[in-house]
Amino acid sequence: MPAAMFVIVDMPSTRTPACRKAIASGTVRFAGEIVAIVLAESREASVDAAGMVFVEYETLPAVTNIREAEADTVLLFEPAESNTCLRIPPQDPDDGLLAGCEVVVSGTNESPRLLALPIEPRATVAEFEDGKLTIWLSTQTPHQDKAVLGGALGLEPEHVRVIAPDVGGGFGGKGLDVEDILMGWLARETGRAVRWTETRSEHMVSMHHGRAQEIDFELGGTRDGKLQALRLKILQDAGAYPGLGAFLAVLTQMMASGVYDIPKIEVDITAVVTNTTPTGPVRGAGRPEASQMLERAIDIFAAETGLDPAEVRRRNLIAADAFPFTTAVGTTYDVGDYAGALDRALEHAGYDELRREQEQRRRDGSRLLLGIGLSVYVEITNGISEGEFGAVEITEDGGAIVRTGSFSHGQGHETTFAQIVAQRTGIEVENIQVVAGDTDRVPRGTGTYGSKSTQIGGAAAGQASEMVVDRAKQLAAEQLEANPEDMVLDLDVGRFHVTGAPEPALAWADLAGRLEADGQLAELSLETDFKPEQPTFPFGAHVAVVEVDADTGSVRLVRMIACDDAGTIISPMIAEGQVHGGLAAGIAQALYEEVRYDSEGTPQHSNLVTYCIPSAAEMPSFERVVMETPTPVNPLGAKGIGESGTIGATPAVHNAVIDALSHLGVRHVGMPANGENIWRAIVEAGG
Ligand code: MCN
Repeated sequence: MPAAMFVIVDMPSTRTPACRKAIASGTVRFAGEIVAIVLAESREASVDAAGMVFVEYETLPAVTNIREAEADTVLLFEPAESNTCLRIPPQDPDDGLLAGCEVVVSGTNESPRLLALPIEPRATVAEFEDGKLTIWLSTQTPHQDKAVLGGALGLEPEHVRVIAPDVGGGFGGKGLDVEDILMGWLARETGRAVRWTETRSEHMVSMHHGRAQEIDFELGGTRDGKLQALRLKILQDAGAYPGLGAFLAVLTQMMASGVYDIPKIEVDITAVVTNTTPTGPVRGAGRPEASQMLERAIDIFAAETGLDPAEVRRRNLIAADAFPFTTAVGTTYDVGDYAGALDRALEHAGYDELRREQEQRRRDGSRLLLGIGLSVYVEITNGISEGEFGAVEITEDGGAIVRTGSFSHGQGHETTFAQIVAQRTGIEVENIQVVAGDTDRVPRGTGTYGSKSTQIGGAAAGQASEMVVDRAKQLAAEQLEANPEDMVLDLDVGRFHVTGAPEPALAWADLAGRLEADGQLAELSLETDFKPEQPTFPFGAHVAVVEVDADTGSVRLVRMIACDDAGTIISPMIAEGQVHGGLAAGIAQALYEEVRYDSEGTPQHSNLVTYCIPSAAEMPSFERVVMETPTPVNPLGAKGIGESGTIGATPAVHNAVIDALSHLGVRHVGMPANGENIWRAIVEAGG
């Protein structure tokens, strides 16, 4: 058995690695940890057999709250003498950071722990034949998984094949996990094919959770609304075994300045372990937390200075002619027009009219309160400037096969990557097949996360298409006995001919047929890797309008206006779908979703009755405002759009709820801003 795995973050005091054993031994640290494996011939038999496993537990003290964990009263790893697993204090702490500010506001933004919750939970099949492991995974990252599996099981790369078939959603949560490594190990140990499918409840406690972050903030500026300094203390819950979750706060730090020009920013990061499911990336991963905190802080600052929240934002936005712009935390943004996005969103919303209606309702003593919330956001995609593999192969019938190291699990690369190739070759989209997710059919790749696929995988596919077209022009020239320099490709119909003479011409199918006959077709199969210099920074502005019942606290999202700029858009329809999904996820965090534990570490959320995800019925019809500012970072001009909706929507909706209640003296409502939390806030404010 792989003895220990996922040695991820060293605990600081004693450098004791916080290893997670594949199967818990000695101590179980969270509900959802594997304690035994049952193998059976059928699902029914395995369920019966699992019911016969009895474990005697001696109850240990537990800690589920980040602040209590930071106090180290209860320790998860005794030898480490601390629960702190990652600590990044400010480099140059300045006690006087906010000293010169006329107005300083402070608060805490809690970004509740939530689930990625793909509708398809995880399922794995593994078989080991002739020394080679073939494993079917519900994952976002087949090639990375292959490398980790090989390492964990001591197998050479050529002895591992990962196949990711159609995957029913990932939302940041799916990648190789302990269960998958065990499947590979079991297939080898037993010499039999093995299969595992988790139940919904197992999924909800064992696949990593997201967010789980609190930020104490202090924001200072002048009385006329100019921001001058921001101090943050970020506390990140890493869950029971520190992994990627511990590092989410680093992404939050990178985006701490948001769309604003704030001259001084100081960030202090602490990540702690708690007796909860380990955390990791969930759609947005670290960036929503930054925009949630900033957009709340700006609204509080606006209330304190008596300025309109839109006006405070406008006075501090980084100017469109200031790019590339490096923020006070050292992040360099590629290009943006933040004021343009805000103006468009406000105009579409009819902001002034909404404010008048709000005033009118308040004057009339209406119990149905209107709230208007804004957010202007920027986020980072392809955050560590990764590259991606792309290949294009012309087939005998004149169609094309595109191979990509990106892996679509709902994002529609089958459409958009085919479009990218079609635009450059003139081959019809229907005749282009996108191949991904099989490590034996695609030689390398990084997978899909951080909304990076289009800007790197798409760019690589585009580059490979252009290489194939260049080679095809030479070969077509040979066939037509023409000068290669004179050869053109008519992209409207996919035919090669000499400039100014449409006949004689060769369509892709003609050329491919002739080359096949000559044994030359392989020359139209070319591959490349595209690696950009830096990440890209999509941005936008959202306006949310809510109605809150002042008597019951119930809230209804009435309108959601979203202006999201992801550079050049490849497929408007797919991009729209991505924004819709992202908005729903962001709205869900603001109003509905929350993972809860009791103080002993018992999950209170392990089915869809106790964990609320909204459906289309709870959503208004989204109002999109289109905006495209191409990035110079890649030849497509594209930034990522897969997470934008999630990042912008949460603070806009959260702000709208608090805005509806502000005249009652309510200054804060914890997320999720559901009926219960709103009603409590109204009562506490004496309303
Ligand atoms: N697109 C476009 N023009 C652009 C940018 C993107 O037409 N300028 C298109 C793309 O070509 C692609 C889609 O929009 O078809 C998303 O592309 P991109 O923004 O590059 O993001 P990725 O493909 O890398 O997807 C990742 C992102 C993340 S990180 C999560 S989490 C997420 C998401 O996408 N999980 C999803 N969207 C999801 N959608 C579904 N249905 N299921 C998930 O699990």
